[in-house]
Amino acid sequence: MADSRPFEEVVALLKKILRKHGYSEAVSSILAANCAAAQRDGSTSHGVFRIPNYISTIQSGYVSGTVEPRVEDVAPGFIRADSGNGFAQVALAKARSLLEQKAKANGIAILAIRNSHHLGALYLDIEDFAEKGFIALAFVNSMAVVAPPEAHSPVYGTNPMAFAAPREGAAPLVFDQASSSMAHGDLQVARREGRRLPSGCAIDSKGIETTDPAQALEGGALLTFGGHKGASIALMVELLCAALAGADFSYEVDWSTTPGAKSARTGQTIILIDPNTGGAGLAPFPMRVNDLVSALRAAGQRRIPGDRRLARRSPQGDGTVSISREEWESLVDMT
Ligand code: NDP
Ligand code: PYC
Repeated sequence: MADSRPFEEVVALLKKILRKHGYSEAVSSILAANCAAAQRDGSTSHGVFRIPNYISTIQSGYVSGTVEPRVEDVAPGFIRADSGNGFAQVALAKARSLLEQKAKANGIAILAIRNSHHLGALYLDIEDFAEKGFIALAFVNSMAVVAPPEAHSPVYGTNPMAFAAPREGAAPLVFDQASSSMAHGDLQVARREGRRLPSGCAIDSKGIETTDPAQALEGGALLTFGGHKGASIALMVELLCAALAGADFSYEVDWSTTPGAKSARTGQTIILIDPNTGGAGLAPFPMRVNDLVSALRAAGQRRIPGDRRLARRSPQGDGTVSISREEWESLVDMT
């Protein structure tokens, strides 16, 4: 049975848990709001389900919950950040206004974060930019749990990319998708709920296709979505987040000496574009987004990316969060 709880009540509880387990006031605020927002939007694989991961990772000593990220203004359109082995969202919060200023001044700007962790839903990092009129792209790599085509062992992370574009008179158009057949979080949920996987999603430890989530999780791997096409997206995400940002590739992540660690130390890259740049006389970008969405609906597409997420939000925006009583009670037990 699920109850609806005020967003702020959920944030306050999550923050209390994170504070108790060693995250600083500032870091706890950011991560609690992130988790509560994912839960509110029905992105449950990165909602309150992740709180035990945040706890076991800090308990393992693998992540820093208190470090202050370092933001470097390295070129007119380029910012680098060193998360100092903390969560990427904290570095993004520090770099956010500089990134906006640079995108406004140059038409485009990039933020490359290294030495960082990410256990959240990626769209939450960029949705606000599109609300302010920017086009935003985000990429993050994680731990090696995804096998490339024809391979028998994992190399890539689940490596999502998210895209957000402003619309005229409507919430931004946002998509956010892993480059794997499914998010690792959803694989864990499938095991927990005793569900089989759709075929073509995963392999076992011998490289043979399996629909058993336990076999995929224990020595097996997920596959990329769309075969070699998803694999190329995963490859691009690795290069943008690890090679460009100066972070580890997913296959280089080593948490063997910190049992309990659940968030990989990798990188994240965000690209911001000001669609108004040099656009005098052109049709405004947000109107053109609306044109395309209208054409899709007219052609018969009933579900546009973001429809489910927005429908889950209450009409008040930051309204209520649906959370099962058992989950709530287990969170209360963690305080
Ligand atoms: P989904 O496959 O559930 O959804 C991907 C995108 O497609 C969403 O924008 C979704 O919109 C849209 N969509 C889904 N179904 C349809 C449909 N039938 N028609 C039209 N659009 C559709 O996402 P994933 O499982 O790939 O990823 C889930 C979450 O996991 C993401 O938020 C991602 O950031 C996160 N993740 C985080 C990682 C990390 O390292 N931090 C790693 C991997 C994943 P809508 O939102 O409206 O459903
Ligand atoms: O769900 O694939 C995932 C994931 C990896 C890191 C954080 N979430």
